[in-house]
Amino acid sequence: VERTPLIAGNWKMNLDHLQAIAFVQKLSWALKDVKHDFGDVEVAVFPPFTDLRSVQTLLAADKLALTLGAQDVSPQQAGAFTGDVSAAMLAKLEVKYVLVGHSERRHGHGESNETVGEKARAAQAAGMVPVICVGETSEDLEAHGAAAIPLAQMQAAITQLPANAEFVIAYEPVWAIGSGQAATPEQAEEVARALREALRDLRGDDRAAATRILYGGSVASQNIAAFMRQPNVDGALVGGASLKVDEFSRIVQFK
Ligand code: G2H
Repeated sequence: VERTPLIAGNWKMNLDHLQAIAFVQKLSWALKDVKHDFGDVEVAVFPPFTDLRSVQTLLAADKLALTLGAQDVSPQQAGAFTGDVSAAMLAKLEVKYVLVGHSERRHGHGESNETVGEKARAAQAAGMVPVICVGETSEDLEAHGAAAIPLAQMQAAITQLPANAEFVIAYEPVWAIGSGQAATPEQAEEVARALREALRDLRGDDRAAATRILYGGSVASQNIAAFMRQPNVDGALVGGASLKVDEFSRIVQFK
């Protein structure tokens, strides 16, 4: 099965809507020049909520080949949930992907596996594709090895999704996030392979073969190619390096 690589830029809490417009214009311009090199790569940006409408309008008006993602979603449909944003609201902005379970949500906001699964289900039910983030802390790594916690987190989330649902898995070892110390390509491959094997049991061969598994954690232009050469790594979730046009375009080209 051919899996279209996905390079996803997670802006986190950076760039207001005016900065976002300028950034996306520059990025599209930079990527236009290298189009034939990255024709089969899907590039997505995940701006803060306040930027989504501006970026959506820009992408639609200029027919830019970037996809839109959101960084979080409420598990609830609507109602008295102050500060939350619903899946229906995101879907209406032509958001295609929704991050759920990023470690900064799990650890900074106490999100449980159950909540992460509910968020994935809310996104999926509204027609979007959840990008389910999983990853072990350095304590987990010492106590259980690399794969155990990511496997448990993935299983807990996808059991809340319908049998035929599409989703993306982002493997982000917590110790590699924003630290400048990425996992080695071999470490990433080992966990990605274990995740795909588990998906075979959980969802069958076809879904396992079609599901994109991303690596995230200090991805940069110097290390992206080595990750992309791993047979079970189908792309990257990029944080800090996604905020620089030149660096992010080099990551998108990755060859
Ligand atoms: C991990 C990653 C993107 P960074 O959080 O989600 O961030 O590339 O800055 O480590």
